[in-house]
Amino acid sequence: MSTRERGTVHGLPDWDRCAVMGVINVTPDSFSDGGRWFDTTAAVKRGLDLVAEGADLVDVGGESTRPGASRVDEDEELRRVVPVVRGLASEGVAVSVDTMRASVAEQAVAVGAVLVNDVSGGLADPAMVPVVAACDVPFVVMHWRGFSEDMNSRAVYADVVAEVVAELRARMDAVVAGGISPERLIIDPGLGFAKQAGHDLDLLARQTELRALGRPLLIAASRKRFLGHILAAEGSPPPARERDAATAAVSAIAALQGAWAVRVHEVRATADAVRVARAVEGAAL
Ligand code: PMM
Repeated sequence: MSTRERGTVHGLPDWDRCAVMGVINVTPDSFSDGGRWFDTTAAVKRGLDLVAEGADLVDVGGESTRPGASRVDEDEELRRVVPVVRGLASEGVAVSVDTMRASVAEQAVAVGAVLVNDVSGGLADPAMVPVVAACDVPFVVMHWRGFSEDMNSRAVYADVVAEVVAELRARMDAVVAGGISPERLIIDPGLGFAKQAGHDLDLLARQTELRALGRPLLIAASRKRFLGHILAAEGSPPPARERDAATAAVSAIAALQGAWAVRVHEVRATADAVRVARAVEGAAL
């Protein structure tokens, strides 16, 4: 898979393989790593460790989006995120900020974030698109049907892939109309967001249909519920932190199908997985 097929994002390096985005949730309650990196010093150290393990980008978020989560207060989100972004950026790390709030995106970019990752694709905060357009940084448009509190009730599809593609296309058009350069867009099917396990699998299986949207694709499967469903023995899914081998398997599959990047909590195995995928692609040429 050449860089041309995987796509490039204006403003970010061209990695010669699927990129690895490591995750830090600076939250007390994210579903897979909540509470572990809640302190700024621990979170910055964790980010540097993720880079040492092979992360190309580090995604810093201060709001849990696990199913059922209620929203964090804006000041609290700023307090959690901005010092960690500043600390990592000052160490030369390529930092992405995972936020639905324009104020958080703006302040994170001001202290060095190079990418805004908004799980609502600009829908949660009307100021997000103008702010990202003004900052002129890359923007992740994720498929989203509403806040986590009640998103599971929106997981209703006749054809999940066709509907996600159509809804993402509409969001891409809206954010471009709002001033964000199309060359700066990354798209993401939003695995687990208003999706049941079968929907997530369909989206992974039919990744090429998402690629037809013409922009680089980010896949964020790490530790998600659908992996728990696949791995469940006798009805009990393993806890989130025991889903990293399954996550690395998804990373290899996604990379081979042309994903631009994968977003994961445990970086080392995925860094290996994307390198294996690159080697297989190279051998197939
Ligand atoms: N999922 C989570 C958080 N941020 N960002 C993108 N672009 N795509 C996702 O699917 C996504 C995300 C939820 O997982 P986490 O809170 O355990 O990291």
